[in-house]
Amino acid sequence: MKAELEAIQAEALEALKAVKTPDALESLRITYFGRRGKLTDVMKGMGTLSKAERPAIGKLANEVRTTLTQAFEKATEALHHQQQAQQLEAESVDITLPGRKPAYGKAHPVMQTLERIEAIFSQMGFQVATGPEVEMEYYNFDALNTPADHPARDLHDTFYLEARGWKQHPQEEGEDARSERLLRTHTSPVQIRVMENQKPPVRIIVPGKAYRVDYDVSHTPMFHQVEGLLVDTHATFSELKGVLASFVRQMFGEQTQMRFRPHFFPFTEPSAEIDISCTVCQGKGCRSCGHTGWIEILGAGSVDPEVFHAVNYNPAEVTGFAFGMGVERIANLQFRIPDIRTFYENDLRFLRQF
Ligand code: 2NM
Repeated sequence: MKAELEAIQAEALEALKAVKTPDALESLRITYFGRRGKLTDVMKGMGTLSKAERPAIGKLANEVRTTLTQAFEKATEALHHQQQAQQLEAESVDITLPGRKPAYGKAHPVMQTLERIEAIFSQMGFQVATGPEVEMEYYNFDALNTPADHPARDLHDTFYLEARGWKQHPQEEGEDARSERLLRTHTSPVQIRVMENQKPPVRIIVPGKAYRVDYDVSHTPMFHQVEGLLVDTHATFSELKGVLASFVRQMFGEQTQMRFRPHFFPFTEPSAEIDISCTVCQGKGCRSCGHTGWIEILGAGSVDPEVFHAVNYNPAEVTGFAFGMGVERIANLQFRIPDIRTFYENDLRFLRQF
């Protein structure tokens, strides 16, 4: 039995050296310490020994068990450390590798154009003003001298919101108070709000979204405008010309020609539409300009005295001029998109080109 115990110890220690996985270690433990294990069997056989043999063999058996238990503990520990090292190795990061470039976003092409327009007028001393996109009929039409039967007010042209017991405009108590809510059809109501709240001089540009019931290759129901307003004691139409000429040269190039055509707006008198020489053919005539050599980009005029009355400015004391342009239209001159609705499809293959 002594020889047997020594053989078990030697064999077990040898087998432990070859163990490489926790599963193999566990199965080896069962081979020796399990209920039917080799060491367990020997221990069970102790009962058959004589009284004389028992103390020596018993002592040896205990020593073997202690030695093997410690050896198994050491092996468990070693395996654990080895596994940790492997895991660290697998999770290690090469900190000398160059990092991944973050995917930077950028401004939408329409916003890029809007920001350029804004920068040019800011440099000329115009302050940026903004206001609500949901407006009252009063600010969008009445205060801007737009008659009650003007076609722009039609349901087919303006998005009206459903009335839900709105408060009426403070200046209008009567039955037909113009307090109906709508999506502003231009940014001009902001000019009215600024004039209501501020004495002249006023020198502002108003960039923002506007809404009209309109949908084709050159119109989207939501679009962007930049409008401008200057009010002072002696603001003249020729100053308007100077401001717009400066804008046109900075926006489209020094060589760009400009022409004023008489027009009508309810809120300005006189009014004009402003064309620039075609940026595609330099005025020679091409498909972009409908073979006229000119492209319409702006509306403008001297502020109508009726508008000043609405905001309690005295038309005998102040004069003003105003202008407005569609940002998508100008962006399109720059980028030449066949269908401006593409601007709002949010197709990244399109947007990444700008
Ligand atoms: C345009 C064209 C002409 C305009 C007028 C005013 C205001 F508030 F002063 F009456 N704001 N904007 C105006 C004038 C806008 O856009 C095509």
